[in-house]
Amino acid sequence: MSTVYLTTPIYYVNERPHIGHCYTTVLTDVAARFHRLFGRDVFFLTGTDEHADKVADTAAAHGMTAPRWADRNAEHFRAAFELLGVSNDDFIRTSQDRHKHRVGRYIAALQASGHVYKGAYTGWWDASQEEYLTETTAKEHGFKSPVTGKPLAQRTEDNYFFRLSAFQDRLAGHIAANPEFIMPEARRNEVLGRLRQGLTDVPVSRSAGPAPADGQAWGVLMPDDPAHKVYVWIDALFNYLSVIDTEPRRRYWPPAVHVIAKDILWFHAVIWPCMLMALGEPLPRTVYAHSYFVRDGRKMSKSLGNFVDMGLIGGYCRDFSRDALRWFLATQGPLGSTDADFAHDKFVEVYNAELANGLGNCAARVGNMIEKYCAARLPDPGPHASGLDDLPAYAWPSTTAALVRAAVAHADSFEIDQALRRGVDLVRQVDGYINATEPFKLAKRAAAGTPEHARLSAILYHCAEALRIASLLMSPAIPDACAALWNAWGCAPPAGTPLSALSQWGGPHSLRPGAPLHKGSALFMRADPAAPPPTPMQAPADPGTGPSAS
Ligand code: ME8
Repeated sequence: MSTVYLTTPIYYVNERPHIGHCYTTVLTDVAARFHRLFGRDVFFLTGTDEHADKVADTAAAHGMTAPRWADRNAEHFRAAFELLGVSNDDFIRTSQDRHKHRVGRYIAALQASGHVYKGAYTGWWDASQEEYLTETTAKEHGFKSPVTGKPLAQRTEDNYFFRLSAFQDRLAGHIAANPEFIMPEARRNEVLGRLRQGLTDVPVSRSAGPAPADGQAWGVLMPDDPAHKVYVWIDALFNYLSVIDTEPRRRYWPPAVHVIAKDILWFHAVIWPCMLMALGEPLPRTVYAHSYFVRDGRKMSKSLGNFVDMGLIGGYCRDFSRDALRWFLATQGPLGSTDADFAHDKFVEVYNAELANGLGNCAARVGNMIEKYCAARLPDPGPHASGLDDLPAYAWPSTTAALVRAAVAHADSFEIDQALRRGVDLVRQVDGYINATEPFKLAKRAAAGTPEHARLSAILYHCAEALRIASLLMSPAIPDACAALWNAWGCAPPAGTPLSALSQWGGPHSLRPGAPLHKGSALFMRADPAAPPPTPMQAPADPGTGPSAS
């Protein structure tokens, strides 16, 4: 069975999760669910990046130790992803021993092979991003952080360096030979442009500073040199390998897709693959860097105070369902190279068009008619199982097979929104078919045994079977609603059965004529576009601060 390893960035625990973190994680979750549906052996990883100085600083500002602060916020990330139904197979925290031990080993191996060496470094330090910028980049941005606009500081440090410069040609060759290595194309061109300026060696350590009062360094110390610790970015990148570097999991390497946003492209598309080359590891197939969610047309930032936070996200989940939020993120998010807006009007428009009036309404119409005209049993299509002879435009076996093939191809190219839209296309076809055939009119003159009755039975069978296949294609984004539909229609796919078998028209997993089929409750209630946006849920309490905490 083919393996698919998918990752999200690991998120800084200095702050709580927001819509950006939820977007990347839900998007990757939808991809993971697609691959599972295709019958592949998937490993899906997310987690938290904990050893940043800004984590220690924020903890101190709150009068807390870094580990306690990290525990608290890592729990908020875990809870957020649980709320959104994220199906990750593991959750890595870089403060865990299993990770720290292996980071030490990777660095020691790079030292032994001469790829890491000791030297002095002078550069422009961007404290807000925890990264050094070159003289050229610093100058270009007026010696201010290109991300946050905060002033840069010139710093000189004794450091360990990674011989990044030695990999320039190999990396350029790899990018040229593998167009899918950096996606989307705009991001690939960006990396190629910067690569042409030449690669210089990069520091992989920082001064460890004085030992904290508890004697526990916050970070991973350099092997045999406790005055230095591994630079948080290097420590963090290794998470993708450390989690998999155990016997039963090794089969997942290399990653299929590292999903990230454009802010952290250089680390993932340049520094990380070169470190992997130095370690002799095969490279990830794709680094996919999506764009940003903005809010009502403006960048989300702390200073503007306009982050879509977990309170509001919880409000959407409560008022519309978590499937509805997942659908919006996965189909309207900043996939590709343009930013996307999180706007309430748009949310309601998409929700009504594709979920409430789309799959939800169509399933209710079909379920209703089968209850009413066929005594809640799926009718037998008789000789018309594949379609009606006088309506060749609706050739269901080939129509559904083509949409399934297209969805698989899109998901394989990480066009997650397009993959989901093939399900919407199929729902629209069913709506069109109902309008063209008017089964509700036919029912009035369809006494048992008449040709009208045979026609009505065939039409309703086609509608139900096509909707079953549409729901399979939409299920990676809306698993709860699809499970409810399958439950009402008695067609829950057996675990582990691949889509190729499940989606076969008239195949072993098709709806069985004569089987009970219930309308079930509405999958998505229509939303009033004039109603105000959800009120935020109360922010979740910090773990360990509730009334039962001692
Ligand atoms: O960079 N729109 O962590 P981080 C879409 N720890 N996605 C967004 C977003 C937005 N407005 N804002 C954030 C770090 N993201 C490092 C990563 S990986 C080895 C180490 C998402 O907490 C997006 O995925 O700052 C982005 O790359 C990530 O959060 C940055 O999260």
